[in-house]
Amino acid sequence: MKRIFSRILLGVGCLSAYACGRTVPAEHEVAVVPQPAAVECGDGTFRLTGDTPVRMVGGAESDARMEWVADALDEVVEPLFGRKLSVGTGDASIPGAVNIGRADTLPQEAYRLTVADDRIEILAGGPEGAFHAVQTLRQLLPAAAFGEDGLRAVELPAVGIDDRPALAYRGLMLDVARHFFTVDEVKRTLDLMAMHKMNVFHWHLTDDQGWRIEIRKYPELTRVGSVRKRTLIGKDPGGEYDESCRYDETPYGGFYTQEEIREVVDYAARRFITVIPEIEFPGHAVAALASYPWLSCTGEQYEVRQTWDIDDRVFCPGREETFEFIEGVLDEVIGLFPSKYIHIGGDECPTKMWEQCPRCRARMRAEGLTRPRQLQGYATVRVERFLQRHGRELIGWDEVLDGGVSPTAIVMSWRGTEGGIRAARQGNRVIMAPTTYCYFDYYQTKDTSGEPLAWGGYLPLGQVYSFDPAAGLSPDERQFLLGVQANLWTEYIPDFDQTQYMLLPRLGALAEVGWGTATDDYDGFVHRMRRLTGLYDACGYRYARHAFVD
Ligand code: TNX
Repeated sequence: MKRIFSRILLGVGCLSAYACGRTVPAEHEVAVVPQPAAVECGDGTFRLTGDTPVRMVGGAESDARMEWVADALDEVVEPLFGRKLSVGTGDASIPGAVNIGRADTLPQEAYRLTVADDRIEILAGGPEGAFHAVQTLRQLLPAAAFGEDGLRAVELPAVGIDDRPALAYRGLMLDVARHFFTVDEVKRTLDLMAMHKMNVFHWHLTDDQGWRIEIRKYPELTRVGSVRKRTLIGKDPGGEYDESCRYDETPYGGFYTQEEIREVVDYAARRFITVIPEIEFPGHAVAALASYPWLSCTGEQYEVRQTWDIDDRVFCPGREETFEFIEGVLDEVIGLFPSKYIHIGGDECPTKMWEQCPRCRARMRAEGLTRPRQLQGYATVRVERFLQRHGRELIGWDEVLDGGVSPTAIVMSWRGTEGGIRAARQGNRVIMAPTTYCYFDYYQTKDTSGEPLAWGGYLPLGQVYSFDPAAGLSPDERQFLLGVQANLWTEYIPDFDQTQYMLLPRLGALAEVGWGTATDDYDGFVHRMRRLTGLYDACGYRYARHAFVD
């Protein structure tokens, strides 16, 4: 699909990823990531100064969210000139200004950015498109200006850019359960996403090793469930925990208050990023069970898990209390997150406990279920109905397919793309996030000796770039493909420095996949990406410098 998309749009204007095939000074090169759908180079430059006015024109001024676009422009300009641009409104664009307007014929996220020698024009379908245009503008700044302050003026190359994403959902998942990241660090992750024109932040808030969201109805979730007594040091041996395992003997915890959650959701909204919360159900539940033992099949008192890997101890779908609990949790979650999608996990849920549980067996008989796995289907469908009654839709990891899933659920395909393909064939909507292209917790290099400990696997930059999420889907099935997502599981990512290192520059490649402009010109991509690292450096982001050569 992406190949077709880029062919249509790249037909307009110049094709080169570099400087439109012309000889221009390096600082005026048009090198943008993700590569815009169409780039047409003009003559001359626009001189941007601290006195350049910003004009909201042609209806843009009546959209309150356009203010966030002006804020974004300030974030770019203020560090350069030491002051904000003055924003005005008017009917028509004026020379010398950055004019921002709406074009009703364009989709919300699409934009046309024109830099001419006498003005800059941004025409967008909606404020999200105008926001993307500002991100593009930022990358048109001469590299020498990145990180400079006290400048009098910068020259931007004349160019016409037409851009729109191929895929509506361009996500990043951050696991804050295995390791916790502060509100500030989450905000910086959102900044990174905005820079790469990614628009969905999937927040993995609960897991065996920690419950990270305040739920007022169930205070033990954070009092007990947010702290583990200690953490395994080094690589998890996968179930074999004996005397050779070493622990740090230090309690580890953290959670977000509801106020903090609202703050993050608002920060994301201003960057046109939707936040999708994930509450794991029915597996990856040990932190919840440690908080409320009556949620498990045996009612035993557990501790929050101190190792990684998969745990047999899961929610008991035989008990009614389990559903009361999850609905109570989701009630508050729905109140905090305006997203129409809510992720309920569903991955890696062993049925071992259920097989021995009289309540689960009774539930199976009552519901006419023949396989324990179908209990997961039963539980998922019940939760989905609850979400639907509240006007929300369910996303689950592809295991939800195994227990039987309703046609309205959205499937996130991680064990390869097969689950996603199967789901699309049966009419479920799909987000592709397969380990083979999207697992940013994997190593970026073949030789791992100089690398920080990682999950394993090998996912170099070029592999991410080569991802075609529509492969294997017929043109009819492609309508069910919502988009793509990078997943950052954090068992082996203890701090935010390493988070950035694992994300960058691979996020650039996935952004290009999501915008549908990843082509066979990998060298061109690397060239553009290298320029973007100038901006990373200016922002103080950590990234894998050697990712380009491996
Ligand atoms: C599988 S992907 C998991 C996570 C782990 C990850 C490590 C998925 C839905 N579940 O619980 O952290 O592998 O790569």
